[in-house]
Amino acid sequence: KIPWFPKKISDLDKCNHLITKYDPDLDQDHPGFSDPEYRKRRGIISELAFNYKHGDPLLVVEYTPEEISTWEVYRTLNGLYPTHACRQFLEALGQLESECLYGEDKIPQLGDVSAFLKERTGFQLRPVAGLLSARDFLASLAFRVFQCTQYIRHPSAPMHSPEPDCCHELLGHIPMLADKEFAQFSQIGLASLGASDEDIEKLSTLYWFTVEFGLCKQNGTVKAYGAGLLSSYGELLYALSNEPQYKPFNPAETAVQPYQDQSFQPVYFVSESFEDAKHKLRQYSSTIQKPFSIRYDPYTCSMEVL
Ligand code: H2B
Ligand code: FE
Repeated sequence: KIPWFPKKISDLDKCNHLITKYDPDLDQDHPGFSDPEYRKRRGIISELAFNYKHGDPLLVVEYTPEEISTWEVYRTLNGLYPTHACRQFLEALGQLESECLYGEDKIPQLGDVSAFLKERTGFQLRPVAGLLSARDFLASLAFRVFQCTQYIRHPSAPMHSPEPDCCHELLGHIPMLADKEFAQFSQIGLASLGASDEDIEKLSTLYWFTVEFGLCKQNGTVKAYGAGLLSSYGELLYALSNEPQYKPFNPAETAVQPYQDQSFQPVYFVSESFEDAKHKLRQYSSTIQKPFSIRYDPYTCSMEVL
């Protein structure tokens, strides 16, 4: 039996299954667990995501002065980007800054960022209340929709968050999603539609070691393009030091590599280029057995199942 999957973009309203593993209301190790103010604030911002339907405007969040001071991570990370981030990331970040969407003194708003991406790669954002199931998250990518958290991490741990937050999305993912070549990685989403649980697990691991923790060669040096690295000062330094093990990106091997979501990765996969990674990913995707083939029709924003 083929698992249900979204056929049209408004079906993404049903792709809202959260994983509560790192939720501040349930996870005792979450830095906000014993902070009722923080949990209340999270509740308010979560409501925006729970009530969101495809086509609704992305609502503006008036961030508090305390939340804005947490956004200081931007200044800290900005010091590492010129030497550690890949060229495509730096280009997009420069554009986001020159269009005044990004700056050190305000947290960017999802509506503005979504409009920026839409013009460049057709990606758009929709708000999500936390960590989403891999199946739902990957399915959204097939429609060039990025499910984006809107809350910010707890002020006691500005340099680390156990779950995605707006610092991770805005600093890690958004600049990369503005790159055409990189946006084509969203084919991983197409491959996920109607796939078995085992294949979702593999695609999710591939996503982890590329989109989240990927490294690539540029002009003879290794640079970061993974969002988990570009939004974490400590791991960005570590990943490009002499300590971790590097392996060449090879989807069949990468897809079964065990990974870490509690501490730094023991191994990183290095691509020759995005172009190369994209070709390899496409090749790998074609080996996933499904009793149908599928094509995205960008005019109707729907899937053609053949
Ligand atoms: N959910 C959210 N909200 N953001 C993510 O970056 C994310 C997710 N990543 N769910 C997914 C899981 C990823 O780790 C893969 C596809 O499992
Ligand atoms: Fe992420």
